[in-house]
Amino acid sequence: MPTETLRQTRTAVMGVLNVTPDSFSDGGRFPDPEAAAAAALRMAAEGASWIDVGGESSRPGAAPVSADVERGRVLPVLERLSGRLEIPLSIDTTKPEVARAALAMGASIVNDVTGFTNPAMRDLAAETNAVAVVMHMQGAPASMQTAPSYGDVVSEILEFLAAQTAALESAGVSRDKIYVDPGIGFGKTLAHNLAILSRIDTFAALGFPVVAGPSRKAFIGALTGRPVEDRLAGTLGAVAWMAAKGVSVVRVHDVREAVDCLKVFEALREEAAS
Ligand code: HH2
Repeated sequence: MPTETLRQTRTAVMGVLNVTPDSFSDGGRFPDPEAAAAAALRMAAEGASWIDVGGESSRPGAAPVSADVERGRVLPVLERLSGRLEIPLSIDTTKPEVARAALAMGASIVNDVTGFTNPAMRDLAAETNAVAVVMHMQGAPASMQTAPSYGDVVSEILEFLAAQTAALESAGVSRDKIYVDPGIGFGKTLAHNLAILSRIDTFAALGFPVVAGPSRKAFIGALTGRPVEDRLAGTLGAVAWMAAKGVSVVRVHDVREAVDCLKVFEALREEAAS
C-alpha cells in the first residue's frame, strides 16, 4: 500500500462490554455486575481507550427491552466502575432515559445505533455536553437483515450521517463532540459491508472522527466460514485494514489482540513513513 494513503494519527480501541443475556457474541457472559466491572477494568489495562457498555442487544432479530430493564443491567456496572476507570465510558443505547441515567452515573459518551434520530437524544447530548457517536442503521434490529437495499450504500450512509450530524449541531452539540459510524452489519448484506469497508476512508470527509465495529460480525463469518466464537483472526484483518484507512476508533470485543495488532501496524506505518 502506498505510504501516502496511510493515516497519520493512531487508531484507538473501544472495548465492548455487553451486559445482556442475548448479545450475538458475548451475551450472558456477565450476569453479575461485579464480573462486568472487572471485565471493563481488564480491557482498560489491556490498552482500551474507551469502554462501551450496552444493556440491549441490537443483533439481527433481537427483541427490544424496556428502559427499566436496560437501566437495571447497565447502572450497577457503571456504579461499580465509578472512580475506578481512567478512560471514558460510553452508553450504547437508543433510549434518552437510559442515556441520561448512565451519564449521571459517570458515562460521558452516548453511542446511539439509531443515529440520534430521536430529537430527545439530540437535546440530551446538547444539555449534558456528552460526546455523541452517530451510527447508521437501515431499518430496526428485528427486521434489518431481511432485505437490506440501497442505491449506492456509501453515498446513502454519507447522506444520513451528514443530516444527523447537522441535526446534532442545530440542537447545540459542538462539532468536536461528534463521531460518525457507518454501522457495519446494521441492515447491510455482505456486499454492502465490503463496499463500506473498502471505502471507509470516505466517511472522514464528513469532518468527524470515524468509529467502526467489525468485531466478530456475520460478514467475517461469511468470508472465513467461521462461527461467531472463532472470528478473532478475521476481526483483526478488518482492524488492520481500518487503521490503514484512517479509522479513529475500532469497536472490538478482543481488546488485547486488537491493541497488539495496532501496535505492529503502527510501528510499520511509522517505519514506512520515516
Ligand atoms: N455494533 C453493535 C452494537 N453497537 N455501536 C457502534 N457505534 N458501532 C457498531 O458497529 C456497533 C454498535 C453490535 O455488536 P455487539 O454489541 O457485539 O452485539 P449486540 O448488539 O448483540 O449486543
